[in-house]
Amino acid sequence: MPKFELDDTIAAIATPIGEGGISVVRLSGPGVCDCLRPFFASSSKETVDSFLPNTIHWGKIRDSSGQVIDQVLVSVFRAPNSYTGQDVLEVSCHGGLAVTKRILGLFLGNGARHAEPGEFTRRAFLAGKIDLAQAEAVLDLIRAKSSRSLELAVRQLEGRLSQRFRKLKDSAMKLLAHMEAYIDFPEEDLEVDVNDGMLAQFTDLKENMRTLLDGFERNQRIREGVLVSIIGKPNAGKSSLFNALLERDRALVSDIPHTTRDHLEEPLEIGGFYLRVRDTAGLISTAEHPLDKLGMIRTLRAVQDSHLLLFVVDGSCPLDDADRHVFKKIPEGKPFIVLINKADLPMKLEEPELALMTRGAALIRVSAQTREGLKELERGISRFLEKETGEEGEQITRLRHKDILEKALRSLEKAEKAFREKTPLEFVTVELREALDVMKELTGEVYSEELLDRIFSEFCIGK
Ligand SMILES: Nc1nc2c(ncn2[C@@H]2O[C@H](COP(=O)(O)OP(=O)(O)OP(=O)(O)O)[C@@H](O)[C@H]2O)c(=O)[nH]1
Ligand SMILES: [Mg+2]
Repeated sequence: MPKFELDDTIAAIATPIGEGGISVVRLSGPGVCDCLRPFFASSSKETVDSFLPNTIHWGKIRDSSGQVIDQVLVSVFRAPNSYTGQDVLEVSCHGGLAVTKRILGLFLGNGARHAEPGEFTRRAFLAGKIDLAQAEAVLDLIRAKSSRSLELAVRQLEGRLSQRFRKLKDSAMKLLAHMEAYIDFPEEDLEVDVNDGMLAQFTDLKENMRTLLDGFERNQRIREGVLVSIIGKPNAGKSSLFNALLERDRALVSDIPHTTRDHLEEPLEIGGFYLRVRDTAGLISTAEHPLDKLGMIRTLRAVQDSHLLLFVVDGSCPLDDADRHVFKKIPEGKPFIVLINKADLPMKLEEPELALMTRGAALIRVSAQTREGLKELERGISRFLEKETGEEGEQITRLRHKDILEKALRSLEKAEKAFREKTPLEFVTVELREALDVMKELTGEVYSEELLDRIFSEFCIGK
């Protein structure tokens, strides 16, 4: 018996487990009324079976001994107009651990099966309410950590990425049909304009696929967060700036050099972007203490891994070899913003000298103590991220989509090569069909149970 049948009724608590104003216990399947009927008395005296679709009913839930468990609202959705495409009842009760568990227990003891993670959404997919890319967007939406990642997820949930996938597939199908129409022609006899037309179709398809693939890394950063590390010599004020950005006293600060030895990382939203901000140990050329040596390794790793560096110099003293050493550790091409810290103190640093060393990179004067310049820094970070992620149109964020597109692109390139080499069209179409078949997995036109298991196991129970 397959684990995920559709003709049984599933139940789960759909809200986080714990205390809250309201919790929702959700039921989906043909037997939802049977599960609720023995326990629910509506204040209107209507019976559960007579509830109209898209209505809400207030009443009491009692256990089988007649004891009241809670006063609840029951929302009624009827197939096919529900999230799962089946009959769905949602019981909104008071948000306590005991209440929700007891209500769920009543349903489980009366014919319902406990839902697996993501099973409601899996049913929505199987019922054709949403495609696979949209189902994935449900998870992205739940997990969105910033308004930008939320925006991406909503667009995907609304089906805009799916539309783009379908367009790609349609173009591949058109090219395949075009070729099949000429399959009985010897390749040499293809008219020049037909030949050129097919080549143009290949180019178009490849370009569209590449555009989608190019956006992957960018979008991955929007979803998973952008790593921004604060680097500089000891005592430059990195930890103080870290605290100022977070607006709380997170890192230890002192005038003793090497206060920070291990790096600290905290999430932060700036300009709608989700950032992971990292405070690092001051970079020095000759670490002697074994703990300093370990700290250096971590700082250098942070430098490598970061998408953006905040290079902090102490404006209250002249630029020195320690600053130069830090600058040398910034890899070629790594984006960075220079922060001249301690702007509240008399400036001893020669700005032109610093500008020369950092080759005209953006310089911002800040003070971790007075917060001067912090708004400008936030604007600088947002501007950088806007540029990094500012591609128009729909883009992919999931590794699954990237793998499929890369596989399809490889088949397409093989098909094009064969076509250019005047291989008989029936061989060219084999590769083309391969690309097409792979593309069908994007929206779930073709899927395996394992693929669904993999996707939906990431979901929470009750979604
Ligand atoms: N006046 C002034 N002092 C600051 C400012 N920022 C940091 N300081 C002081 O500079 C000293 C070093 O600050 P930290 O934030 O610990 O410096 P750090 O770069 O993290 O140092 P390490 O962890 O040792 O690498 C402390 O005494 C801070 O109070 C600032 O904007 N103005
Ligand atoms: Mg520090």
